[in-house]
Amino acid sequence: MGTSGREDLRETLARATRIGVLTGAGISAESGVPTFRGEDGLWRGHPPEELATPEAFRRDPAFVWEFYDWRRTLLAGCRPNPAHRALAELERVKPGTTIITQNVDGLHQQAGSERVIELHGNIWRVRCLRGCPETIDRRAPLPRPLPPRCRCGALLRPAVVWFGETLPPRALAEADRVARESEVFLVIGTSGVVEPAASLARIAWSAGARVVEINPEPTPLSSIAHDVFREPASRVLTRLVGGLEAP
Ligand code: BV8
Repeated sequence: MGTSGREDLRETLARATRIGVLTGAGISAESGVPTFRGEDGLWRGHPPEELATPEAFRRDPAFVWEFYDWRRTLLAGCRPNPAHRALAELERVKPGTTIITQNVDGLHQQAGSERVIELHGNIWRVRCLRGCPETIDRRAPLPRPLPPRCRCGALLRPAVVWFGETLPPRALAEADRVARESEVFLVIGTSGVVEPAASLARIAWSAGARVVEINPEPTPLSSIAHDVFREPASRVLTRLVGGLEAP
């Protein structure tokens, strides 16, 4: 039994078949990706309203495009870290594992995770402001000048969810189902302030999941966590996942 008198978490994980994982920018921090609200925070000096809202894009689309292009340049040199790889391994030995990510960097998929729900979209894709169906992969060079335009003539925009925009309904519904059905719900590297993503942890908790927070800092979700690891994600996940066998 763990110090909390509860069954050792590794034993619970070994027995679990349905594992939900909510990740935030902190899981990519060890890949060199800046977080949003930390010391190296992307938002520092640039409040989110100035950058990640439809109003900001309407006001100055070129400025917002420059910001996302700058982030993509940063990301281009970043690779999945041991935390991403441990979650991909967890899915390999526990096929009922689903990652719900707030991140837009695509690093979970690069690490080999397949069951990934992107709540806030993906920075590598752009889409037409007017709603033309196809999304374009941003790694392919887009016509200059910024901001580029769709074939229909409307502006192209990052295919991410900005503040004030609703999340993709199917992704949110799927994430809600995962939260309700999980036996274990890992909350990794998120400050737990952005909604409705943060409340998925509360939903999992109220549905009876064992909630585990992995974050060097406390967050508003710490109070509902049954297990808390105040350490970097890669160290904890390598330890937790290492040695788990496929059922
Ligand atoms: C919506 C994409 C309907 C773009 C992002 C209910 C209550 C209060 C407010 C609201 C609410 N409902 C809606 C809102 C408004 C708003 C909101 O939540 N505001 C907050 C800030 C108060 N939400 C919305 O607008 C959402 N839309 O709900 O639509 C609606 C609309 C209007 C009004 C009502 C309802 C849309 C939210 C999506 C916004 N888009 N990103 C882009 O990336 O540019 S959010 C952005 O924040 C990122 O996606 C990011 O993932 C997300 C959350 O941040 P974190 O991932 O947690 O990152 P952060 O830096 O904050 O924290 C990092 C953590 O990692 C830290 O805790 C740190 O300690 C830890 N860490 C560091 N190193 C490590 C580590 N952990 C582990 N290991 C390490 N090594």
